[in-house]
Amino acid sequence: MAIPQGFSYLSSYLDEERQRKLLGAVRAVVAHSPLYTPAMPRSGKPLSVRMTNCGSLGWLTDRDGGYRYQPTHPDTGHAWAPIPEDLMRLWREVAGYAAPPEACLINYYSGTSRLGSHKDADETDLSAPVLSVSLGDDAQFHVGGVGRTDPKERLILRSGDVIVLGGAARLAYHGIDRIYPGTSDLLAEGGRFNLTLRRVNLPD
Ligand code: MD6
Ligand code: FE
Repeated sequence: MAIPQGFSYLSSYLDEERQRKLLGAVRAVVAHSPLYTPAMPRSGKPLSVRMTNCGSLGWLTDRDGGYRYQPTHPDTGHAWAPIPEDLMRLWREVAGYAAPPEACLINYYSGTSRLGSHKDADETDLSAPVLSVSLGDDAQFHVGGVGRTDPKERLILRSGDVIVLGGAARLAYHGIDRIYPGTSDLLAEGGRFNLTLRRVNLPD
């Protein structure tokens, strides 16, 4: 088993009621900060997922600015909405990290979206875990080691599942190979939201 220590998979962590409540909060965030199509640095190639954020900082990527955190939406210029209380509670329950998260990246996958293998390494505070929540259709997730070509394990993420990338797994490569349309009724429009909570800066 190649996955470094510090990876945890909390299957069905959120019951249906918590998923529905959280989805309502995500809808409100998206109404304030619309989903936009991110693009790869330099090439400008669009990603197949759409993104938005909540929190004091949001992660984004575009052709000219590359990967970064910033306090405002790239299209509207408005500050991101605060992180919903349900997500702050989830962080307190599972992160094992005293300081609160500063950023929550929201990815929306349509039936054909995927997310290439990457590591989340744009944060200054790499001692905090990244916590991920899945809502909606099932997705095939892969996670490997800290080297791009390390062997990978694959698992199906379902609505309500929570993943933690902490410790030695904090810089493990991971991604989404595909989603399975029509496997969840949670989103009326179909597809999948993934929420990732991050601490960006070192606490004072
Ligand atoms: C996804 N997740 O599940 C993509 N990143 O759609 C991630 O990229 C991710 O699941 C950091 C930590 C956990 C994750
Ligand atoms: Fe990631």
